[in-house]
Amino acid sequence: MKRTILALQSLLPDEMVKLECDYKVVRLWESNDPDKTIRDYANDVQAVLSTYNSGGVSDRLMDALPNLEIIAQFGVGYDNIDLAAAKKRNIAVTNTPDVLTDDTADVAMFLMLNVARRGVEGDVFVRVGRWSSGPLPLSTSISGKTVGIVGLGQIGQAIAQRAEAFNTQIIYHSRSEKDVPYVYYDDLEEMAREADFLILACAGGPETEKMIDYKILEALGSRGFLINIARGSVVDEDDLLLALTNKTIAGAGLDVFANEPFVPDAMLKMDNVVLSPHVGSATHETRSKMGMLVIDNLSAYFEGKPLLTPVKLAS
Ligand code: 8YV
Repeated sequence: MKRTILALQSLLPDEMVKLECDYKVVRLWESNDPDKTIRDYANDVQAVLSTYNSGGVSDRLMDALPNLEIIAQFGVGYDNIDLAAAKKRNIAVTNTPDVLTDDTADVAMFLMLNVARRGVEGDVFVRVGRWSSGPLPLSTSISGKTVGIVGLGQIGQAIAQRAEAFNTQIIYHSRSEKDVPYVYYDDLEEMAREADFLILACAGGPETEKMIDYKILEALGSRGFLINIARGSVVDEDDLLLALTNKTIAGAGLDVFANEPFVPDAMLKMDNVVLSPHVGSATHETRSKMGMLVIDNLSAYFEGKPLLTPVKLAS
């Protein structure tokens, strides 16, 4: 008999076919009454397939699934999974690092180039016929500037590599100093003061919650740009709105928000902001690789083999 997986969201069609070949997949996102569906399959479910924007895997959900053995997250971040609750129940957790690194770093660069060089603004400017009335206001050079990266994990390092190719100087702040040729700042505020572009590439969760507040934005200064491809929770969004409104910072390029998919109304009207709908990993190629990694982790688990990309549960 096939094992049962509770899927909070779909994989791409090809990977979904593969998954459904090997498992009975309960498609929770299609259910009109998710609580009832969970109750109906409670004793059968051995695995949960979760994603960042599917509501997460709480202590309560784990409680409702007494035979749950593994949570396979479709994403690198797992701040929507209660890891302590998983550990307590001896539930394994996996994620999908590596395969999405390049695409996510590309989005950071896309936002940085766009907000500094008025990319989106220029496109709208041409489309609505304003060009014939005069030129677009001047923009800001990237070359020769200092890029401060918050969180120098794989994505942070991929951003650093790309930013170096644009002739910028790289500095970084992270939990610990790394063996890299970039200057490390233990103090985030001090780094923000040096940076022209502050790029957030750290993990979400309680440790980094609202770490970018008004004080840090003031340190970034009126010529500085904030780029966020990490999590909306890392930024105090009210402070950011204020800093953008009163030009405490020059602008922001944002792929993630505090309350996705909702973006504060005020932000929609700002021309010093470039907005994107959480698309770091959203390419055909990467989403397919992420799906395969989810499937491979599940196979490894149920075949008693080592997990490919386990999430370390705190000791
Ligand atoms: C989401 C992400 O997983 O990898 C992450 O941590 O935030 C994204 O790749 C993706 O949007 C699917 O929910």
